[in-house]
This record gives sequence, structure tokens and C-alpha cells, in this order.
Amino acid sequence: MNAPLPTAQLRQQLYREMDPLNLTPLWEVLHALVPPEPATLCVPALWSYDAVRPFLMRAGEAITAEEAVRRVLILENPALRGQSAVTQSLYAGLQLILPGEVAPSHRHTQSALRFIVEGSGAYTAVDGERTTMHPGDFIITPSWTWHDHGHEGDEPVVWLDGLDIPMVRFFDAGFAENNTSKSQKVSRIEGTSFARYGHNMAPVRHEARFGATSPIFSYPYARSREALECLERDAPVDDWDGVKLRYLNPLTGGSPMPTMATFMQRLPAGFDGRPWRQTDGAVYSVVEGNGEAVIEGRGNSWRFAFGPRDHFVIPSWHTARFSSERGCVLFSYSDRPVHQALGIHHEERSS
Ligand code: 1HN
Repeated sequence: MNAPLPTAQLRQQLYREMDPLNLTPLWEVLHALVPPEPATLCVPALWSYDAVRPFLMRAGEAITAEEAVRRVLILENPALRGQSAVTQSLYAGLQLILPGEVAPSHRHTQSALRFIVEGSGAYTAVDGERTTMHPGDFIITPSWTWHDHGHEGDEPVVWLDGLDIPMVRFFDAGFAENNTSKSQKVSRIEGTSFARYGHNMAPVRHEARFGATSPIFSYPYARSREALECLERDAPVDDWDGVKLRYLNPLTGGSPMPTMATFMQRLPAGFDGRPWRQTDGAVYSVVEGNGEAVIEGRGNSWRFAFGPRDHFVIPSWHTARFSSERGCVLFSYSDRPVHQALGIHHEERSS
């Protein structure tokens, strides 16, 4: 009789011989599949606008918006290079349009947000209505709506694109289509959506044109800024967030898009925030002022000094705290609505 194989050898033989059947033992990977707490591969990263802008302008010389379809430099998480992802679920990029250019009309199931970083006078058209871009405006392209961008002004315009591309890719649920015309026909005057839905009022009889997405597709900075300024003067300042507001879909009270939540916050002068962490990784665009983010996670720490137009990402379950000597305004977006829909959103605030 043969001597029984030593355990280790027995197992290796089992693994080897069942491998051709695409079978693999759970017990070897169980700990990694259900970690005791989120253990993202993503790392915090900062893109200083001073460093990025020259490359954007060079891209403006290297290719037209029309040829590129979308002239964008993708902000890739350093730990996810090649995946067009800033976190496991989110995409971020900086898009440039120059005077006279058109980015042709198309549609896709991925939802997009635009946050205007530099310049005025470009427009985006969604489903027949144009909206003019100004720095700090937050604009939505709902899933499966025709959209094109154009620029009839006289200075370069740059915005942050936030899309749910990795999430839709994960579900293998993406469709896309090009329009037959470069620029879609304008069928409503500018401001129609905002007039119908943007004043804490809504038409008495209406349908949700964009399904689960907000019928307002442009949230002007002038309004958000005014709200933050008033609240900074008169309302309690949160020790973790400063003064932070979430954008909402006026028809539901929920997030403007089913997959992405958006926020605008003001850190008052002298703010020295307490640390927090949450499961939704977030991308930040600095609107005004300067500040610092200290981020810790997975045994490492990062200190980002940020100023206007800088972008940074705080990955899932990394501890972060903000400070600002002279005050600043931050826009951010995350995949929080999906966490909430799945009942897996976690947040921790420390003292
Ligand atoms: C897209 O359609 C836009 O419409 C921007 O401006 C970025 C990234 C991937 C796929 C589609 C846009 C995009 C995109």
C-alpha cells in the first residue's frame, strides 16, 4: 500500500487536477473575498491644475474636439492604470473645448456629470436644450440622452467629466449610439428645465423626462455659492464637513443621478476638521481657495495641499480630514446612491 500523501501535497494535487475543469478552492481565497473591512486597491491621488493644464493645452494643438469626439485627459487612479478609472466604480477626466469647436452628438447608457473648471461660453446640449457653462456650474447628462458640446465664446473651456463608466462596465450594461447630425437641433430655449424644476416648484402635470435622473440638468454655481455663503454666516458649521450641501433631484429628493451623488462644501477660514471615512470613494474639484487634506489608509498617509482647479480622489474607507486657513469651496462626487440602494453604505466620524 502507498503511504498517504502529506496534506500539502494532497491539496496541490487536488488543485492541479481540477484546474482544467475551471474549479478552484474557496478556502484559499475566502479571507480576501470577504475582508474584515474594505481593502481597496485604489490610492489617494492629487492632480495639480498647474501641472495638468499645459498637457490639456497641448492636447488642444494635437487633436480637434471633433476628431477626438471628446478631447479628454483621463484622471487615472495610480493603482488602476490602463483601466480608465479613478476609483473601482467611477471615471474622471478633464475635457477641453476651444472656441469654434463642436464635440459631436451621441448618447450612451453611462450617466455623466460636468463640473466647469475654467472658462465660460461653451455650451452643452441635452435632449434639445442648451445650457451655457460658467465656472462652478454642475451639469448633468442623463443616461441615454443625446448630448453634444459646442463653444461660441473666445477662451478655452475646461470641465471635469464624472461618469459611472466602470460601474456600467462591471454590469456589462453599456450601449452607445452616434447621432446622424453633429449638433442636435435646439427645440427648447435655454433655461426651460431650470424654470420648470429649479425654483422649489414643479409643473403640476409632468412626467419624469429623464427617468431616475434629475430633470434639472444645470445647477448654476451662483446659486450654490449664495447658499453656502449664507450658511457659513448663520448656520452651525459641521466639525467634519464644514458647510456641506448635496445636490438633489427635485422630483425625488434623492441624488441627481441614480449612480452618482454630488456635493458642494465650504470650509470656513480657520477650519481644522475632524477625521472621517466612508465606503464611497469620492473625487474632488477645488472651486475656490486653498486647503489641505490629510488622508490615511492601508498603513500609508498622504498630505495634499490644494488650490483652485486642483483635483483629488479619496478612496473608499480611507480616513480623511480637511483644513483651510483662509477658507475654500470644494465640489465632489461619489457612488453613494448605489451604496445606499444596496444597503452597504458605511460612514465613521472620529473625534
Ligand atoms: C462622453 O460622452 C463625454 O459627452 C465625456 O463629454 C467623457 C468618457 C467616456 C465615454 C463617453 C462627453 C466620456 C464620454
